[in-house]
Amino acid sequence: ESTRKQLIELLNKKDGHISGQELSNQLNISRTAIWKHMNELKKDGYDIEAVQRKGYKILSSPDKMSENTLQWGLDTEWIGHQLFHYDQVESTQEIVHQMAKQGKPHGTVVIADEQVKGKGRMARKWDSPKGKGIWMSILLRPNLPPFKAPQLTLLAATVLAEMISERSALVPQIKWPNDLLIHHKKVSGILTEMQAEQDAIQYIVVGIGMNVNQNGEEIPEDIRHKASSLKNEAGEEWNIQETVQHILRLFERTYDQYESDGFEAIKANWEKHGYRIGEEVTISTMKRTWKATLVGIEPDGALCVRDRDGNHEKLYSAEIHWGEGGYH
Ligand code: BTX
Repeated sequence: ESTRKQLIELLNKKDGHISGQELSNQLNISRTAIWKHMNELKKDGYDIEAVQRKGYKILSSPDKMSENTLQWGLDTEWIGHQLFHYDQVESTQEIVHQMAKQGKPHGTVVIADEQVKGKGRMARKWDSPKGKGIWMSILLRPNLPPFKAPQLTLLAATVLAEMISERSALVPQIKWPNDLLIHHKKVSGILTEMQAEQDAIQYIVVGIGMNVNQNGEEIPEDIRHKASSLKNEAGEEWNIQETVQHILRLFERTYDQYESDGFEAIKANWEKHGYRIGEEVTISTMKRTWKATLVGIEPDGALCVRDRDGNHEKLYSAEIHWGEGGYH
């Protein structure tokens, strides 16, 4: 694995060609081994030129995702050091659950080109067409009491919003608790699943689904009125691998900050992107339905709302009816 990484690094460093002999010297492996690695790289979609007496040169790196290309240049401390890429899976969530049980470390990432049983919250379906988006799950082993787990969902939402703001002129909004909207349409969803004992989290799987390069007509017809993709909204194709790396870097930085400083900065960031904060919506819980204004996020991550009599209330789960014009 690391030989391949070094090989790509060497090939990328040199302006011109680099000879097989030089590669073999630098990496301390045989010419035959170099040749085998080159073939593997070609299979991964690298376009490599081999010129007699001059050597090798990378003409273009693949668009197609692979463990190799995803990890190359990913200068993170702990996230994605174990990274697994698949062409097609049922759901990346299930794979990470299995890996967690096998003891894989904090920061393990599973990503697929396509999911055939992508899932949303409450057993809803998540459309995950081949090569068009980011279908990825991250394993976390936080040292937190279970009641704080929802904070990680909010954290993930702020990471996605920041990434979009940094890469484009789009203005992402976070619809409580964790949908990402652009121009009122959902481009991304987060599914957080927790395995916990009484008072300790064993592990958390944060699933991120992000529509990247679907054209309008590639969004399923029944959700087209409320769903979109980054390309659809920005008007241009996005590089999926770079976008994934950007998310992972930001995720690590934000998570580290959360560990050292707590939820406060996340809360502020969430509210900065919060969808319809300060506006009145209709809320339902098991017990009742009422109109209230969205005030913001509580220090513990709950949603704070204010009813028409001025009473404040903290909500941990509720259904929100966003009303006319908005997403519902
Ligand atoms: P959610 O329950 O908030 O959203 C699911 C709802 O969103 C669906 O019922 C449908 O109306 C709509 N929807 C379905 N597919 C899409 C889509 N591609 N874009 C926009 N809207 C859609 C949100 O659940 C959490 C989704 C997490 C998905 C990730 S992908 C990686 C990981 N693996 C996996 O199986 N799930 C997560």
